[in-house]
Parts: sequence; structure tokens; C-alpha cells
Amino acid sequence: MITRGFFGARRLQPPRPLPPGQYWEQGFPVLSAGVTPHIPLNEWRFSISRGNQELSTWTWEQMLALPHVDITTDIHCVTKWSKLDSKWRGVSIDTFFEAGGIAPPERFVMAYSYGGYTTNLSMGDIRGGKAYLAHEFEGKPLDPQHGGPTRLLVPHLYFWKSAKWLRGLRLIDRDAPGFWEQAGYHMRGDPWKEERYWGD
Ligand SMILES: Nc1nc2c(c(=O)[nH]1)N[C@H]1C(S)=C(S)[C@@H](COP(=O)(O)O)O[C@H]1N2
Ligand SMILES: [Mo]
Repeated sequence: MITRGFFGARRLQPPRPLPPGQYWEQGFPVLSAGVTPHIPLNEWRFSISRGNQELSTWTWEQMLALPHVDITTDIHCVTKWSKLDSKWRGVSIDTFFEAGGIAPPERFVMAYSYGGYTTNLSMGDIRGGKAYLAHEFEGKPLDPQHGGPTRLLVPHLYFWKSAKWLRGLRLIDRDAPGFWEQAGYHMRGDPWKEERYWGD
């Protein structure tokens, strides 16, 4: 007999410890708050902005011309699945700040996406080789339902911080809640500290 409990019982022991409360997921679930936007590559842009001013903007070709990195990393969703050794290709967020000659005094950013999603991050969490604009997953162009053409990848924080369909980073002086943070999710979201919700 096949029941939900049957599938639950098939959860495998992970080869290494996961953050507290997480289980090992072999698939790649899709979690989207709205519909999947479709962004033609000739219209795609990525910007670093302050207020309504775009300090630097890259077209698809300009982004592709930047130095790339390949990343193999675990990802952890606040809904408790973790995926091990996911493989991505993209551009380090550091590279955009360097290429744009942007050395901002601001200590936070609001990541904003095509479709309206937002999530807040500290400069310390997106710079220093910790965050990427990813456009390939497992050697193929990133699937639109997983955020293609490009998503933010911040693997050391819960996956809601990895904004799909990323359009830009807005520099902000003071930390402010994005989409899920306004609904009660933690402002930082470190899975190893189990920072899921306000007060965690
Ligand atoms: N633009 C956008 N980005 C998003 C979301 C979303 O709804 N819209 N969901 C977040 C959440 S809660 C998670 S867990 C991951 C899910 O990514 P996936 O669908 O590729 O698994 O994307 C995050 N980024
Ligand atoms: Mo999530």
C-alpha cells in the first residue's frame, strides 16, 4: 500500500550532517510565490541600484563576458528539504561590484526580481565569494521554474534568500524586510542556527 507515510519512511540518511531539522531531498522541488515570469534574453538586465538610480547595468552578453565560476554546494529550504552537491555556473556578486567600480557605504541590499519578489541581505552575506548570479544548473541553462534565466544563489542562507529571476540589487542603508521577511521569516536566515522565523 502506498501512503504518504511510505514516502516519508523512504527518506535516506544523508552522507553528512544537515542543518538542524532538515532532511535529504533527492529531487529539486519548485517553490514559487507567484507565476513564473518569462524574460527574453535580449530584454534581460541585471543592475546594481541606489533608490531608483541604476549605478551599473549589464545586458545578457555583458554578463556572459564577465569571469565565471563553477560552484558545487548544498542548498537548504526553510520548508526543511536540503539538496546536496547541486552544481551551478554563474558570476560572483563580487565581480559585479568590481566591474561596476561600486564601493558602496551601504551595509545591506534588497534583491529584487522580475515578477516583484524581494529579499534582504547584508553586504557581508553577498560579498566575499558567498553569493552568485547563477544561470546554469547541472550543466544546462537554468530552468525558468527554478529562476532562469538568472537567479541569485546564496547557498549559506536558507534558499528563500536565493531570489529567482533576479533583476537587481538595491543598496540600502538600513536592513528592511523583503517579501517573506515581511510575512515573518527571519531577517538573516542562517540554516545552521535554524533562523527560520522572527525570534529564532
Ligand atoms: N522570485 C522568487 N524567488 C524565490 C521564490 C519566489 O517565490 N520568487 N521562492 C523562494 C523560496 S521560498 C525558495 S525555497 C526557493 C525555491 O527555489 P526552487 O523553486 O528553485 O526550488 O526560491 C526562493 N526564491
Ligand atoms: Mo523556501
